[in-house]
Amino acid sequence: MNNFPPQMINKQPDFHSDAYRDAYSRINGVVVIGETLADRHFRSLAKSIPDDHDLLLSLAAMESRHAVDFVGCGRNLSIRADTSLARKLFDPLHKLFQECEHNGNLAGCLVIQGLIIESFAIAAYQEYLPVADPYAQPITELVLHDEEQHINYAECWLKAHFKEAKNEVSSICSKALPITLSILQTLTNDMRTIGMNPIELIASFSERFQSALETVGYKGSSARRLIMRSTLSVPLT
Ligand code: PL3
Ligand code: FE2
Ligand code: FE2
Repeated sequence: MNNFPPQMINKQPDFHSDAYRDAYSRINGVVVIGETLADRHFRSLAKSIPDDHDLLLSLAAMESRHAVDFVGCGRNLSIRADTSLARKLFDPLHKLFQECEHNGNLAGCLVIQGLIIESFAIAAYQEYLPVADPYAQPITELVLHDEEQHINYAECWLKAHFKEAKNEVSSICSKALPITLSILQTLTNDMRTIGMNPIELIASFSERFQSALETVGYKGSSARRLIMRSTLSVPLT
């Protein structure tokens, strides 16, 4: 089975059409801002978790390189990232991270960056790979490999602190998941324009996020309920 939407089978998008370039500038903006914030979030976690300080700084450095590499993907197509929409879209998630940080809610910070944003990135980059241009394709593949390390870090930390953190994890999920899905929803048309299937992306996101919750300590049924409860309020068309 492949991941191509039906209209894209045996067909690559026209990377130079106006419609592609317009949509890509917004999608690329979201990716570049998402990576830039991920860098900031891991640097802030490095301060809060002194035992893992150096490891977290190395994850932050990967994020900053991802941002630079994705700017390069835009430049290669002579497209400039539209970062103003992206900043608005990510702002509520970033504010929620800062609120958790301010309240010493480390579990909340790790859920937002380590589980939710990383699941989002993994699902999005996997869906993008089959329709990526030849320059962006190998870069995206390498980035995907790094994102797995990021989610693994958060899974391990939260698993080790599950007993005392469970309530915080559930509560942050119900605040952060609707925000994440609304970012996705805003990008739906642009994703279709660049050949991605947004419904498949949401399916992959839920799958990856559910698996993360189970690794951390949730039973399959509770993980599913948590995701459904937090997502059903957002129309997914
Ligand atoms: C975590 O390391 C970074 C988080 C970035 C979030 C990315 C969201 C992507 C939205 C859909 C675009 C995928 C296509 C990529 C094109 C350059
Ligand atoms: Fe990244
Ligand atoms: Fe990451």
